[in-house]
Amino acid sequence: MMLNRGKARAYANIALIKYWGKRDDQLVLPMNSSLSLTLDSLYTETEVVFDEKVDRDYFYLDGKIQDMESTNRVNRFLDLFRDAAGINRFAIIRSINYVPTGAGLASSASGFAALAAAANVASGLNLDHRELSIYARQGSGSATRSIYGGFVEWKKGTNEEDSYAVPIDDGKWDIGMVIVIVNSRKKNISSREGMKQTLLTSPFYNNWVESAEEDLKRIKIAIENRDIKLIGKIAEANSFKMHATMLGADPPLLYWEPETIRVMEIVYELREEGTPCYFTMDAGPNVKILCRLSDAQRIRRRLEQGFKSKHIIVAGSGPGITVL
Ligand code: 2P0
Repeated sequence: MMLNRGKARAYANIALIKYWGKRDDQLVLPMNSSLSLTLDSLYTETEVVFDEKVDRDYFYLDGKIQDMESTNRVNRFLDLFRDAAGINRFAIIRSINYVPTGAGLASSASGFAALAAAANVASGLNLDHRELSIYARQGSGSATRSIYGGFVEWKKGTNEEDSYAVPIDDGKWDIGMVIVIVNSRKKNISSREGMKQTLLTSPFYNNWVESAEEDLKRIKIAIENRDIKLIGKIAEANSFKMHATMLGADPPLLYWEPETIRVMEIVYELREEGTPCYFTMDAGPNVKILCRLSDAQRIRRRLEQGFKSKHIIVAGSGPGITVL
């Protein structure tokens, strides 16, 4: 009898070279290649059961049944597995998010990577990591990278078959992040809509794509040399360039809040005092600080002077998908 149940965990990733815009919305093919660090303390666990007794897909997130919009997105994604494996049963999907949903902490990355890994087991397809990253990509772009641990590149590729993730460095050295949750409310505008708006209307968009490809080449060399100062400098500048491009959109996309800038100022102060640390921001107000893991607790203590302890998360480099 075919195995019809699968459970997996996937970890969030934070992009150091950002993905912001698709050249194909349906296949989720990005305009530029991107690169991220997978984190160990933010993750999603998902179970998929293909069950002949249900008449549609049922999606539970953190124990709560989800609305049709979320369920339909999961349904379309699982169809990729059902079609490939010849399964005609619907599924019950139970997901627990150990990431504040919609807070700009890449919950869709760990979410769709965990879903892909669980569906891979439940469907009996047994796809390898490369194929799985191609599947995960079609759920959410950033999920492509969460298939692997450490530093991961998502190659933009030339077609739907060669746009996938590649592990660059296992990250098993003195590197980590301190995340400051400035606001964990769900954002008003999704990344999906925000990137479309930016691509269509920002006059800076083409320059962003060119510049991101250059940054990617440079950061890969810096990672190879474990040069944290150069990695951080490139990542911080890349994040600023993405936000500048967003600000050029019509209507403009401003994700920062006053406290976002306050964190940036603290990072500048720490750097002046000799601690190498660098920030990066995504489609939300939260700030992720790249640093040596051995400096992370000291950075946390400094941040605790202005922010609540429960809003500060320290993370090391995390692993790839894990079947449970
Ligand atoms: C990234 N972000 O590279 C960039 C930087 C946010 C800012 O990937 O439409 O949820 O599902 O492919 O992956 C967020 O976008 O978007 C994202 P879809 P996704 O991490």
